[in-house]
Amino acid sequence: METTYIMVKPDGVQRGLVGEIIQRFERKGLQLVGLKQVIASEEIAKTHYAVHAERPFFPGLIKFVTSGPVVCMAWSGRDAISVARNLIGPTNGREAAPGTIRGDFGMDIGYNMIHGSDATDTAEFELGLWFPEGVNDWNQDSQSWVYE
Ligand code: DAT
Ligand code: MG
Repeated sequence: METTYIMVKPDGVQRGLVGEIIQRFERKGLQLVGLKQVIASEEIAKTHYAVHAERPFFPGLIKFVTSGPVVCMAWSGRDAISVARNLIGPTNGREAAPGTIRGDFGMDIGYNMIHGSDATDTAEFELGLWFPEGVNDWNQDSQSWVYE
């Protein structure tokens, strides 16, 4: 089992896509183990995207991701990191296949609505960064919740 860090970025929140995005992860069979809305500080945004610090788009990326609320999530499941990346699709929405989140809703490389960890080490780093309080360990068993 893996846990991955997923974040709806300010454009996804502004466009009212939070519910749609959560639904796709739930329907896939991933388990929600962390969820909150925050307005990211410049410090946390720069730490999150540190790998891109030298890229020309970095200042704009930090301005964008701190411009309004983001929705931080942790999702668990077998191979959750790659499963989530496949649901999200490639970075540029214009090139992303229909059926993916970016392919269905995105027209831009910067405004691409959602972040997903790309490897086990980055998932661990990002979960620790955005969820320093930890995530929730709980057993999912929908049938046992149909009748009290
Ligand atoms: P991903 O979010 O698909 O993992 P990434 O890690 O390469 O993509 O880049 C992080 C974010 O930076 C990406 O979601 C959008 C932005 N970005 C990447 N390349 C860009 C570019 N060439 N121009 C503008 N923004 C870019
Ligand atoms: Mg990335």
